[in-house]
Amino acid sequence: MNEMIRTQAERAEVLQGMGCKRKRTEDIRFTQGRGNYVDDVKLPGMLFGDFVRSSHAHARIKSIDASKALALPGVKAVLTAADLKPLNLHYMPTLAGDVAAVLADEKVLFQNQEIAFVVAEDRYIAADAIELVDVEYEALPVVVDPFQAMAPDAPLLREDLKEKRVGPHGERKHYNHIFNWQVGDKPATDAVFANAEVVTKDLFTYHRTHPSPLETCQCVASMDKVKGELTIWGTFQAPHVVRTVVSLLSGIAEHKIHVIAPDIGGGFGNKVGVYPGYVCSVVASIVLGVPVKWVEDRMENLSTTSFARDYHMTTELAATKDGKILAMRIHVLADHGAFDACADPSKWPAGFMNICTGSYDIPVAHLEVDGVYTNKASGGVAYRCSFRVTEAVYAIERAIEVLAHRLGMDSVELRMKNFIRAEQFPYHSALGWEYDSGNYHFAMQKVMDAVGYSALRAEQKAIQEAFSRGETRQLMGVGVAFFTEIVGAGPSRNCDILGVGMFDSAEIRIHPTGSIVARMGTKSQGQGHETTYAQIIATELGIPADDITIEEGNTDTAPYGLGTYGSRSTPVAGAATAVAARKIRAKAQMIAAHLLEVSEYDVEWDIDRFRVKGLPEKFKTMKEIAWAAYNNLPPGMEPGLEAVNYYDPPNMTYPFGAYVCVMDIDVDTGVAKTRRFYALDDCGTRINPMIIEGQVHGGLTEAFAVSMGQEISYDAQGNVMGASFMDFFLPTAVETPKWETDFTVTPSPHHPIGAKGVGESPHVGGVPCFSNAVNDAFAFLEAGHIQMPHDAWRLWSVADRLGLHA
Ligand code: PCD
Repeated sequence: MNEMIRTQAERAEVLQGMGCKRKRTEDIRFTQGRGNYVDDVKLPGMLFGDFVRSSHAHARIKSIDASKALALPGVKAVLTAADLKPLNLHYMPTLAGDVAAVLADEKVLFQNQEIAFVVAEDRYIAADAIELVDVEYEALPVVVDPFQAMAPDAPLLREDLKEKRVGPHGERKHYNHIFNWQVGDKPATDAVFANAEVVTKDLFTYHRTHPSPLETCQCVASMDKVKGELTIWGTFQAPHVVRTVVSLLSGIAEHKIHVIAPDIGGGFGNKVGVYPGYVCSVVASIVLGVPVKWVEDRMENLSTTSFARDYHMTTELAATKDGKILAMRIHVLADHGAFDACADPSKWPAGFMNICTGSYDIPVAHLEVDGVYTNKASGGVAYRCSFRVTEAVYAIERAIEVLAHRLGMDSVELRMKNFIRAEQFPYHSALGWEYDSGNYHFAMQKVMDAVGYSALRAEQKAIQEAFSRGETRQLMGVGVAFFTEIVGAGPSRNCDILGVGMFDSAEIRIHPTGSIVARMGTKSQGQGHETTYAQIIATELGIPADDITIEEGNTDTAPYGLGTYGSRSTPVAGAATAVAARKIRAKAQMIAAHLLEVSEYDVEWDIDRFRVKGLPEKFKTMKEIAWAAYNNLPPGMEPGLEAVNYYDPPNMTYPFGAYVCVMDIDVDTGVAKTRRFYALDDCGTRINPMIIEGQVHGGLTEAFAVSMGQEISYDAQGNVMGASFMDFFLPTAVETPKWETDFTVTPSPHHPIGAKGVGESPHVGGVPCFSNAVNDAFAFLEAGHIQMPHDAWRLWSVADRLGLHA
C-alpha cells in the first residue's frame, strides 16, 4: 500500500508493538517439537554422569568403595570428594556467602546428598553403576525441626564451620545458627506495642516447597583441550553469571568459556543456582577429555536442588480499636537446610522480606530473621517470587485477616482504612523501601464491584446460619488478598550477585534492509521474551516485530546481564531495550534530516518514520533510514545503525493487585472447591496483554498448588517425603480452577516505558488469597490460624478438631 495514504493507526497495527496481543513467535517451534533443550544436545563421544546419593540425613561417611562400579563395563570414572579436594572443588561458594559441598566430604548433611559422581557410556550403565558403589555410614542424630536447631544440646551439623563465630552476615549465636538480620526501629516499635489497644500475634508457617519445572536441571560440559576452551550447555536462568563463577572456580579465562542456555522448560527459580551436577560434569569433562552430560531425574530435582520457603513467621500487629494499624513486628525463623545456598542479592540474607508492611501505611515496624541449619536440602530460591516477597505478603495478608476478625470488622474495610493512598507515592515504607507508584483503593474497589462483594458476604452469612442449624455440611470462604510486589533488582548500589551489580543489557543491530537482531542479558524459560522484547523495539523504532529476531542465552553473543528471575527482565532488560532503541532513533533522526535536507530539529517522529514538521508528506521511513545508514550518511558520521545499553535501574518497580477467591469446603471430606477466583493485576504499562494473562494463569496455578497441597516435608529421621509426583501436588487442568482476570494501569514513573514486572505477582497474591479463603471459611467457628498447605486431610482434621464430626 502507498506509504502516504495509510493512517497512523494502520501503520501502528502493522508493527505489532507494545499493547498488542501478539502471538508468541517461539511457540511455532515449541508446538511442533522443534525446541532445542539441553537434553537435545548430543555430541560425539559424550558420556553420562549420575550421582551416588546419601540414604541418610546425617551420617559420617566411613568409607566409599567404588571398585565394583569401576569394574562394570562402560564405566569410565567415579569421582569422590577425595578427587575434588586437590582442585579445591569439593566445596563451592554459594550466593549467600556460605560454601556448599559438591561431593560429601567425610559427612552427609541431608538425604540424597551427592557423594560420588559416576561417569559411564550411557545413562543406564551409570544408573547401574551407582548401585555398585558401597558407602559405609555411621548414622548421626538428625535435626529436622528448625525450632530445635539452636537447642543447647542440638547435634552439630556443620563441622567445617564449628570455629566460625562470625558468618558473612554477622555474628552466629549457635553452631547451627547462620545469621541474624534486623531492619526497622525496634525501640519505637516496641513502645507502640506496649501501649496499643489491640495486638495480634500469630505464627504463620510458610511450608517448604519446590519450583518443580517440568524440565529438570541439566547440563552438558565439553572441554576442548586443544583450544583450551570449555563449553557448557545448561538450564541456566543466569548464563553470564554461570560463566563468571565457572571462570573464578576453575581458573579458566572467562573468554575461553562459552555458556549456552538453549530453550528452557520452565525455571521458576530452580535454575538460578549452581549445583554439584554442573561442577562434576565440568571436572569430568576436563579429566576425561570428552563431553559429559548430566540430567537430573524427578526425585533428584525435588529432593536436592533448590527448595523454596520454609519460613516460620511470628507476626504481630498493633492497632487502635477502630482499625488503624500502628505498628508491625515480625520474627522469622528461616530453615535453610544444610548449606546457606539462598539465591538472594549478596547484601540481603532474607531477600526482600522487609517488604512485609505490604500495601499499608504502617508508621513503624521491626523485622528480625534468624537463619538456621537443619538436615535438609539447601536452596531457598525465589520460587515465583522476588526474593521472599511471597513470604512477606503471606504474613501481612494473614495478619490483616486475623486483625479484622479480632476487631469484628470486614477485612476489606480494614484494608481500605490502612492502604497507602494514591497521593502518598512515591511512598517510603517503615522498613526502607520507596514504592514507585500505585492506586490501591481504586483497584480494590474495582474488584469488590466486579465480584459483588457484599452479596457474597450475605450469602456466606446465610450458609453459616444454615450450617449452625445442621442444614448443610458445606462452609463458604471468601478470601481477599491485596499485594504489593517489589521486582526489578536492582539498583546496583544495593543489589549485586557475588560482587557483580544487578544491571541488565540490550544490544540492538539494524541490518541494511531494516530488519533487526537484538540480544539481551536475560534468559526466557517460557515467558515469551522473543515475542515481547520485539514489541518494545517495534514501538520504539517503527520496525515490524516480525522483522526482529531476539536472542538470549549465549554468552558469546549477548551482552553481559544478570539473567531472568525476580520478574526483573521487563523492569531492567526491558528498560535497557527501550534505551538502546532510543539511542538508535537519535542517530536515525540525524540521518533522516540529512536525507530530507533539513535540520535535525525540523524533523519529528511519527510511528515508523521521521517527517518534516508541518509537511507530513515529506518523510523517511525507518527502513529507508536503515538503508541509508550503510551508504548515505551525513558527512563524518560513522556507518551502521546499532546500539547497546547497560541499564542500572534507579529503583525497583512495585506491581500490585487485588484478588478474591470464593471457596466451598465440605467438612466431612475436607475437600475444598474454588467456585470463583478473580485477579486484578497492575503491572504498569502492558507490553503484551495476552502474555500477561498467561503469566497470571500460570502464577495463580502455582499459587493454588502451593497453598492447597504442594509440600516437601521430612519425617523425624530426615527422610524426604514428597520427592515424587505421587506425593508432591502438581495440579493438572483437572484440579485447576477457572481464572477471571482484570487490570488497572499505573505506570512506573522511573521506567522508560512505565512497565513493571508481572511474572511473579499472581503467585505472590494468589497464595494468601487461597489461604485466606480457607481460613475465612472456618473463622466463624473460632478455628484460629490454619497452616498451609490446605489439602483435604488437613482440612478434614481442622473440622475434626473443631468437633464437627461428632
Ligand atoms: N510482560 C508484559 N508487560 C509487562 C510486564 C511483563 O507483557 N508490564 C511480559 C514480559 O514481556 C514477559 C512476561 O510478561 O514475557 C514476564 O515478564 P516479567 O514479569 O518481567 O518476568 P521475567 O523476568 O520475564 O520472568 C521471570 C518470572 C519469574 S521470576 C518466574 S519464577 C516465572 C515467571 O517469570 N517463571 C516462569 N513466569 C514464567 N513463565 C513461564 N512460562 N516459565 C517460567 O519458568 Mo523466579 O525468581 O525465577 O522464582
